[in-house]
Amino acid sequence: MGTTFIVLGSSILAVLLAGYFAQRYLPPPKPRIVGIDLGTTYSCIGVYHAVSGTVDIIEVQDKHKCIPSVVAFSSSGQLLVGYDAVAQQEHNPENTIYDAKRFIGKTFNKIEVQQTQSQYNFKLERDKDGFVYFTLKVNDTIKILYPEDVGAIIISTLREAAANNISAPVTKAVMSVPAEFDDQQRNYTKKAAILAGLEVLRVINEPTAAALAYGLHNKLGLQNVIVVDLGGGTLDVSLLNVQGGMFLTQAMAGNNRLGGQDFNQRLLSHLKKLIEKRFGQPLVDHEDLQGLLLHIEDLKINLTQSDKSEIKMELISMKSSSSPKKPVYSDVITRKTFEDINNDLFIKVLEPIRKVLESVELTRDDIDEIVLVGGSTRIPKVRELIAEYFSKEPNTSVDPELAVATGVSIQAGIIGGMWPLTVSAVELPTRVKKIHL
Ligand SMILES: *[C@@H]1O[C@H](CO)[C@@H](O)[C@H](O)[C@H]1NC(C)=O
Ligand SMILES: *[C@@H]1O[C@H](CO)[C@@H](O)[C@H](O)[C@H]1NC(C)=O
Ligand SMILES: *[C@@H]1O[C@H](CO)[C@@H](O)[C@H](O)[C@H]1NC(C)=O
Ligand SMILES: *[C@@H]1O[C@H](CO)[C@@H](O)[C@H](O)[C@H]1NC(C)=O
Ligand SMILES: CC(=O)N[C@H]1CO[C@H](CO)[C@@H](O)[C@@H]1O
Repeated sequence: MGTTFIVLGSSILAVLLAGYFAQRYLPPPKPRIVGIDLGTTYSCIGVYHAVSGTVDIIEVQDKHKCIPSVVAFSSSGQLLVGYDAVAQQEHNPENTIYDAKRFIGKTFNKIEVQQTQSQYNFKLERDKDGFVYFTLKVNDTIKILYPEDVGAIIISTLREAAANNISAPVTKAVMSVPAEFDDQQRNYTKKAAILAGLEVLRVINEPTAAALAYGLHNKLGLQNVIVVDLGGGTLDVSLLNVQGGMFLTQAMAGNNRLGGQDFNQRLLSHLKKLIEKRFGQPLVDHEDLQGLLLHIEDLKINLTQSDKSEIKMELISMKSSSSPKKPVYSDVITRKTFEDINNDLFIKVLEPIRKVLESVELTRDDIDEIVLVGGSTRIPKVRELIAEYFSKEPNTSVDPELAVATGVSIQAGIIGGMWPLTVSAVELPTRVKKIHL
C-alpha cells in the first residue's frame, strides 16, 4: 500500500517537474487562439505569446497592422480587401463596400433604408426580415453580399496573415463587439467569423477589451473605469466596474456624429478660406479637394506631435493664364489654430462622460482609471480636457488604435490558458441601455 502511494506521488511530481521545465526551457507553445477586432473603419488581429506574455498585433498588408474594413469587387470579378479595396474605391464606388458593421445583425424598416442609402454609393437592399444586404455588379451579373459576408471576407484576410505569421493554422478566435450590440448583432458578428472558418470561443465588449489591454483585470479591489472611445465618426463612453477579473458595464452614452471626420471638415473649411484669399477664386475642383483632404488628415496627425506643421501641395485647378508657374499652395498651420476652430467640438467629448456619471450617481472623483481608445484620443487638447475634468491623467501607454485588438488577444490568451496568464477575466451580462446624445 505504502509503496504504491510513493510511486504515484513521485510520478505526479515528475509530471509537474516536466511541465515546469517545459515551460521554462522548451520553445513556447504556439498561440492557439487569435483575438479579432472587426471594426467599423479598421480591423485587426492579434495573438498572445505564452512565456513572454506579450501581444503581437499582426501586420496584415505591407507593414499595416490594421486594414480598412473595406471590400470590393472589380468589374472583372476580382476580390479586393483592405488597402487594396480603398486604392480603387474612387474608380469603382458602386462595388466598394464599407461600414458593413453598421448593418450587421440589425433590422431596418423601408424608410430607414431609403434614408441611409443617400449616404452611400453602393446599393442597399432590404430582405423580407428587414436585414440589409448589398448588391454589386460583377461579371455582368448581380452579386449579393450580406454584412456578415463582408465581415467574413475581412476576417479571412486577417486569419491568413495570422496563420502566416505564427506558421500554424488558425482555427479559434475571441472577438470584440460594441458594448451596445444586442444578442442578434453579436450572433451575426460571430457568424462572420464562422463563415471565415473560425470557431468563436467568446465575444467580449470593446471597452472591456480596452481595459484588459491595460491589465486592469489584475488590479485589486473594486475599480470604476471610464473608457472613452473617440474614432473617425463616433464617440462612445462606457463606465465599467472591474473586480477580481470580473467586468460589468454600468452605463453607456455616446454621440454618433462626433469624431475625426468632423475635425477634418473644420480644417477643410478653414483652408478653403485661406486658399480663396491666396488665389482669388474658390476651390471647387473635385480632385483638388480630394487631395486637400488627404493632406488634412496628415496635417491633423502631425499636429498631435508638433505645435505647428506645414502643408504644401499643388492645386491644379488654381492654374491661371497670367502666371505660368505651378499653382502651389503652402501654409503653416499651428496647433492653436486647429484647437480654436474645433474647440466647441472638443468640449462635446465631455457630454457623454457627464451623462454616464449622472446615470449611476457617481462623481468624477469616484473614477479610478480612464482608458482612451480610438485615433482621435491622440489629439492633445482632447486628452487635456479629459484629464482636467477628472483631475487625473488618462491611461495612454497602449496605442489607442490597437487597445481593443490588444485586449481581445489577451482574453484569447487567458481562455487558452497561456502561461504566465493565470488570472481570469469574465464579463457579466448587462441590461443597461446606451444613452444617445
Ligand atoms: C509577426 O508579427 C509581428 C508583429 O506584427 C512581427 O513583429 C513579426 O516579425 C511577424 N513575424 C513573422 C514571421 O511574420
Ligand atoms: C468573374 O469572371 C472571371 C473570369 O471569367 C473569374 O475568374 C471570376 O472568378 C469571376 N468572378 C466572380 C465573382 O464570379
Ligand atoms: C443567438 O444565437 C444563439 C445560439 O446560436 C440562439 O440560441 C439565440 O436565439 C440567438 N439570438 C438571437 C437574438 O439571434
Ligand atoms: C507631416 O509630417 C511629415 C514628417 O515630418 C512631413 O513629411 C509631411 O509633409 C507633413 N504633412 C503635413 C500635411 O503637415
Ligand atoms: C496614468 C496611468 O498611467 N494610470 C494607470 C494606467 O494603468 C496602469 C495599469 O493598471 C496603472 O497602474 C496606472 O496607474
